[in-house]
Amino acid sequence: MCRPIFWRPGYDTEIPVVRPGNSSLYRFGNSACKPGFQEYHYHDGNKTISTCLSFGAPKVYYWVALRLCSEQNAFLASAKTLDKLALLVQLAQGNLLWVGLDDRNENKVFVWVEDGTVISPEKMEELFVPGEPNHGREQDCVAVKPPDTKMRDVVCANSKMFYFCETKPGC
Ligand SMILES: [Ca+2]
Repeated sequence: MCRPIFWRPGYDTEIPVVRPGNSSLYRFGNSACKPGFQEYHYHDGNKTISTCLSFGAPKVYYWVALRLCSEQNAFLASAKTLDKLALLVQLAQGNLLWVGLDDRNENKVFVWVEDGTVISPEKMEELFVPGEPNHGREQDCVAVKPPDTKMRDVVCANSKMFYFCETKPGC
């Protein structure tokens, strides 16, 4: 799927978007990924998955990252497995990083931006820092805050962060 199926009007428009000048590392290559996106591989169980990522800079609020990815017919990158999460964390090089997962629609129901599916309790246990998500006040968005290598819920517009836009090969 090339872009979220559950996109709804206004989802990415809660604050005015100031478009960064050069919003991604722009790379051309001969991979199956479209211009601006780099092909990466990660593991999901025994399977090797190929995906396309574009580093998003400068740092922005969550909503802005959603919108900038959507405008590229991509989605704010998922981290549905430990291996994928480790890949994103490695690529982010110690910086604050948004993950495409939030409970903005329904409190305590975290939904992947990629496909609108709800994260399972087992995956929450696996992918979040122990004790997280703690559903602190207005912590509706999900990020990795180094030196953590796992996720936590955070306020969507307290900190600006880097992000990755993701799409599938061939999209
Ligand atoms: Ca939290």
